[in-house]
Amino acid sequence: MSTVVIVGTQWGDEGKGKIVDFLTEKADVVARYQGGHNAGHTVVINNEKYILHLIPSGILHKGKKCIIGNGVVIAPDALISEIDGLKKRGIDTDNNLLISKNAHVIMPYHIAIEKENENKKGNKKIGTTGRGIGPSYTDKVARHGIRMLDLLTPDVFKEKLSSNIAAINFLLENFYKTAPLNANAIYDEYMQYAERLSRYITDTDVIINNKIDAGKNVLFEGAQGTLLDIDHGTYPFVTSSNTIAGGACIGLGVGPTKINKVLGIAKAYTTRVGEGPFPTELKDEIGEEIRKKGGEFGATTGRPRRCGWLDIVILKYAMRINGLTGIALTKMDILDGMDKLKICVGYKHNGRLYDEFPKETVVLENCEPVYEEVEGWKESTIGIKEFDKLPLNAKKYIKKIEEMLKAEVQIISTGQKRDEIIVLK
Ligand code: 2SA
Ligand code: GDP
Ligand code: MG
Repeated sequence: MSTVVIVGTQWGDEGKGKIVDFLTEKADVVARYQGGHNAGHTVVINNEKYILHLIPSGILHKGKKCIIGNGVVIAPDALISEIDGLKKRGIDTDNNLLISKNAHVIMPYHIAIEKENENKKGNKKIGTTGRGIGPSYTDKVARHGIRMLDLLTPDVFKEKLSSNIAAINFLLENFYKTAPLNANAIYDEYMQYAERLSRYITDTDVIINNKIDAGKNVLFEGAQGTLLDIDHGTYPFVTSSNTIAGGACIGLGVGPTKINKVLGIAKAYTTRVGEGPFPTELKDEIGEEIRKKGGEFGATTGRPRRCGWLDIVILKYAMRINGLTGIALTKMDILDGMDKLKICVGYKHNGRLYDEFPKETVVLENCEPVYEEVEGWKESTIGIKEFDKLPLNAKKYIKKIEEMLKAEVQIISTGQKRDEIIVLK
């Protein structure tokens, strides 16, 4: 297996958690490289459901090192409740979790600012998860962010916090016309978090590189998806980090020469949660049926996800931007029983045909998808473990995707549970 980046090829929620959990059996280390507790990665083992937000999905296997890299933004309270929640269910984090010293901290003012920004934008809002992700990355880039290591030196933390709070309170009071925040209360709160988390904070770049050099198997767990990438996604309707495979290098301090494979996770249809363009969105009863059958509700916020047909234009883009070496196709079973399926192969806009993903929001918002219609299948695919046992039209659907993308589908997921999977390579 060596080193493999697991990356979402659409707008997130492709089933990365399930695939990471499945592949963890053969891994030694699982590492998150970006995002924060906006992520919701679901793993179902037998009938037990776990939703991971900040901790890598590998934690559910005993004895695997789980790293939260420098590229992640960490809300300490959310992390502590995730640790406690796992402990209650008998999962050990104490010996396996490692947090980068350089990871940035989400502060209460990030959440306050995000709320005000979204409110001010009105119908132009991004539709964020409200977790303070954007403002935390903003502070990082503006070079006044607070990092995990700052929590370990109270004087440094106090100084940074005071200076940040002074600026933030000026904004809150004069621009947003809301109540200021209390620096002392935040200091006390965060010092308690520091006490709980200090044992995990370390030089994760050294650890992960040593593991790679020792020939260990490492999984890099992406959060969100390619089209939510800050540089390559449907800007401004994106998250604030580099979700694509390249983000794994930056978000963990691993050189590109050390990455062996990039597995793109693609849902058999498309979903998106939050605002922004979505060419193949189905605003009809088919979209509703997919949402219901697929349980398409935010794993973090519970928001209904928008649903639509599979979009090859997007997947081709994801192939290129991530340098995918293979595809894991998930949620095939959700399409069971549908008469016809549509696959988007291009977009039409103002008399022009786009077969490459357009950068312009106006094109994405107003284009008409060009579809190829294929026959569906009536039989159930739930829990099928061998490719040959799939219904004929399901096999044809997968083959078509492979032909269109010139890519190999290496894994097919046929249900929520860990063992509902077909492994082809
Ligand atoms: P943010 O909060 O700043 O990252 O929001 C910016 C955009 O990124 C989207 N986003 C997501 N999209 C899909 N899944 C995500 N995780 C949760 C899940 C989402 C949930 O697993 O279902 O529970 O609502 C995720 N996180 C961020 C977000 O919707 C905005 O469009
Ligand atoms: P992630 O963010 O990419 O990890 O995906 P989420 O956990 O947010 O959403 C994917 C949802 O689909 C979760 O509820 C998974 O349990 C579920 N899921 C994953 N693969 C399959 C599959 O093949 N079939 C079905 N029915 N559900 C799946
Ligand atoms: Mg998710």
